[in-house]
Amino acid sequence: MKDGRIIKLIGGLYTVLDKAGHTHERKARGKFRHINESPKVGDLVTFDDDLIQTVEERRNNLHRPPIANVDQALLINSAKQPDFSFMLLDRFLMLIENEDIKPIIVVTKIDLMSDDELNELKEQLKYYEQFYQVLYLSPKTGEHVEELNHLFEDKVSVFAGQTGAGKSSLLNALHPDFDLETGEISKALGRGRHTTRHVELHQLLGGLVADTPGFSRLDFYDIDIDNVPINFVDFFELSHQCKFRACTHINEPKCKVKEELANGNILQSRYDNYVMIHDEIKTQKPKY
Ligand SMILES: Nc1nc2c(ncn2[C@@H]2O[C@H](COP(=O)(O)OP(=O)(O)OP(=O)(O)O)[C@@H](O)[C@H]2O)c(=O)[nH]1
Ligand SMILES: [Mg+2]
Ligand SMILES: [Zn+2]
Repeated sequence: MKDGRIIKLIGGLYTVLDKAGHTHERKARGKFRHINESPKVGDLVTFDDDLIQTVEERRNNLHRPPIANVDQALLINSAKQPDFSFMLLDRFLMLIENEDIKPIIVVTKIDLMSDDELNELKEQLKYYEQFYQVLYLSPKTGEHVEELNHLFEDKVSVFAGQTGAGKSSLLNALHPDFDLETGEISKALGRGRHTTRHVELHQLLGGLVADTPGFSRLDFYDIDIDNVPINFVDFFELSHQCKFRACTHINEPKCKVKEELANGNILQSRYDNYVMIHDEIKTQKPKY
């Protein structure tokens, strides 16, 4: 029996990468299907000459994109085309924090912004730098792309972000041999369709990186309403200074978050997005 990590799944056939760096194509035992727990990309498995036999317990488990055991997510946001959106950023951060994955914020396509526009965006994003790493680059011109080089070693990373943000372009810029398909932005936006359609882990700079079709549906069905204030890590840090222990920072008196908002220490859009997301999760119908 050998062990390794699943890096690809196409048509029921898995590709497993072993420690020596060799790949093996295997199918999975039938029993996985019966208990509705098919192995997925990112899984640590044991396998013999025929089949994948066992799957190690997952540290985390994303459904869209389907991938397990992720260490960090690079949130790819374009400066323009599509326009930068704080709402989208806050939704992604929420989803990723909920899975206990470390987010890194990456702003791409900076070549499309004037210096003034970029400086204004950086000014606003400074708020996030208190809690997250924020990087600015352009896969097209190549500027600052090398700042990512040291981030991948010994880690499983995913590239996440809306369609057309430049995820595949950035991976190609980091490693031209990948030659991943990239989309025409006008088409991508018009049809709301993703150019990248399957999940695969690629070996990159000492680690494994997944290009993904984005988190195409940013819905919150898996999220428990009580986790929302926790997944906003900036608010969570302040919450022990709120009067009520389970403060949601919306209607409660003596709320430290609202106090800091009034003092100008919290980005207004961040708070507004929080309230909107909290509301959405509170009122959504359970899926079963
Ligand atoms: N001007 C400019 N265009 C870029 C840059 N990076 C990517 N693009 C363009 O943006 C479009 C979309 O890029 P993709 O890499 O396909 O985007 P993606 O995030 O992989 O999209 P999906 O696979 O659909 O989720 C392509 O036409 C790229 O050429 C950049 O830094 N500057
Ligand atoms: Mg892509
Ligand atoms: Zn509060």
